[in-house]
Amino acid sequence: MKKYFAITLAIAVVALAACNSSNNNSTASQTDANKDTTAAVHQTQDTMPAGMNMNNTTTVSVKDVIAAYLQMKNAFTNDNTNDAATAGKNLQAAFINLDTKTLSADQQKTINDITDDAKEHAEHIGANGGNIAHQREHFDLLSKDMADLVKTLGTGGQTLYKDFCPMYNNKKGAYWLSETKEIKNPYLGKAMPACGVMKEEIKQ
Ligand SMILES: [Cu+2]
Repeated sequence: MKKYFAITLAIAVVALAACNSSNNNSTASQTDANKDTTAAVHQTQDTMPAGMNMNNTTTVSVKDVIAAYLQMKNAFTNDNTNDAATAGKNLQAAFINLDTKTLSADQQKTINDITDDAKEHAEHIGANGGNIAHQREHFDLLSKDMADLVKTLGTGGQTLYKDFCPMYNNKKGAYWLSETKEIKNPYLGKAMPACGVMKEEIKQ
């Protein structure tokens, strides 16, 4: 227990060191971001995202889902709320059309539970272009779903990194998945791009 504690502490210290080495604007912008989220209004739209296929004839693999998620993650690292919204719509469509036919009944249930939740987060991100703080709240929860999804379906052959930002959400912290070993923080964006630590390398 003591040993575990020491390791956790060591990781936390490294994480904080990485965060503090970035510029000072971050504190102000994070405070703003937190203010925004409380006032944020949940908007969803009734229209179907472009490219969504309700006939389920399109075969969407886990690779396509990951690609849309990474597109979104990279939009957030650039503080680009509109690109994040576009990726949200793509990701929502990918979740709806994800092909689970070859999975066992148990696996199908697991995946359906994950995508039921995840597609709502994708939808909110898609519908809230212009409110990046609110989009990032959903991205936090969506990233947890993505980690679970990858655990069941694999990564489609690519290496992913599970990264952790210790500062986001009043220091509650948040995870994200990345295709690069280098830390590029999607929660704090350009204010603190290097804040975070890699926690896990995920290989399929
Ligand atoms: Cu929302």
